[in-house]
Amino acid sequence: MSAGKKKKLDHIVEVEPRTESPPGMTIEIGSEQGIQKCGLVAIVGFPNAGKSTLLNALVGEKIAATSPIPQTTRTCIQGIVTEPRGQLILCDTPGLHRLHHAFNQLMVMTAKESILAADVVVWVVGLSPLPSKTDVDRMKRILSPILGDKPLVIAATRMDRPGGQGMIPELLEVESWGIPAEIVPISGLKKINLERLKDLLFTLVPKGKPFFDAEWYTNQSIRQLAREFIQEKIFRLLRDELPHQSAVMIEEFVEPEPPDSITRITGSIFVERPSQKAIMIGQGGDRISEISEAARKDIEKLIGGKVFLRMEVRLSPGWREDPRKLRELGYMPES
Ligand SMILES: Nc1nc2c(ncn2[C@@H]2O[C@H](COP(=O)(O)OP(=O)(O)OP(=O)(O)O)[C@@H](O)[C@H]2O)c(=O)[nH]1
Ligand SMILES: [Mg+2]
Repeated sequence: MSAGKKKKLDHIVEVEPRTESPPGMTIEIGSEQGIQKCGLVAIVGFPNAGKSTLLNALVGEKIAATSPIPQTTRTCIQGIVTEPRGQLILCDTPGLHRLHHAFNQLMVMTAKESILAADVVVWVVGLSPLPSKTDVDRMKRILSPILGDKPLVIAATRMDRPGGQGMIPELLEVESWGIPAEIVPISGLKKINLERLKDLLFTLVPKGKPFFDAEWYTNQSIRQLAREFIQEKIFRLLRDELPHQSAVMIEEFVEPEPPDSITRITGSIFVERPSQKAIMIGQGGDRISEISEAARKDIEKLIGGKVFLRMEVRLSPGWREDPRKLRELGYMPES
């Protein structure tokens, strides 16, 4: 089942994709007129920088999980922004982090592949706290060999935070990298300066007709979004390493058939050890109920109907190193 189809949003204007503009119709795109733009934009950065918050804000819909815990995003999630001037296909990526497990390697590979595939790269940097010099140097080492001549935009986010306002860190020193970059201070959370960022992205992406129909806002299926929302609740409601050691799988997704009006979803949460299973379930099932209830509300909002969500906690020792399990979970491509 496809998710991305929309309920109309105010800011999304219908365009006829892949057709010529009617004669005489003028479309504003920066300084160019009458030409549509369409391109792939990779949103990259270190874990917890604010990438997924930015994606959701630009698209105007919740599609990517966000949480204060690093490494919340595990796959590339596309969000689509369509306007009369064209289409931005935005790809939220896992944070670039050190490689502990096969699973982490897959996450980082996904992010790097998104950079390689993109027309424009947005590096999201939190202004508060500022990145360390070491982090900036690390990003330079990651980006320099794979960026090529792609335009780089630095979205300096969290400008809503005290001390963040107007602070463009000298630390970044992008000029000295030999990579031309534009810096745009923004707040994904408070939606500050996002129009400026979008203007810049529409200027930088190549000319082209929209790839997706105007009513699409993501490439994710409802099943995938349901999983994303459940995983988000685990990140938000549990602490320490447990969120990283868990993985969600949707086992069954049954759309309602009249007169039934309830979507029925069955899912599993895999953990690595029996002690983790006990924590995930909680006293008398408190914790798993809390996770399911919060996720159910998000899924109901998404589909605009009632949902019955049943979650089971199961053991899968070493899933982060097991190619078969990683494939089954959809984190590793079928070979
Ligand atoms: N104050 C403030 N907080 C923000 C802003 N953007 C993101 N945050 C918060 O920062 C935390 C991390 O945000 P995410 O969007 O999940 O970060 P991410 O870069 O996607 O993280 P990973 O997926 O783990 O790599 C969340 O608690 C957000 O609410 C912002 O503009 N201002
Ligand atoms: Mg994220």
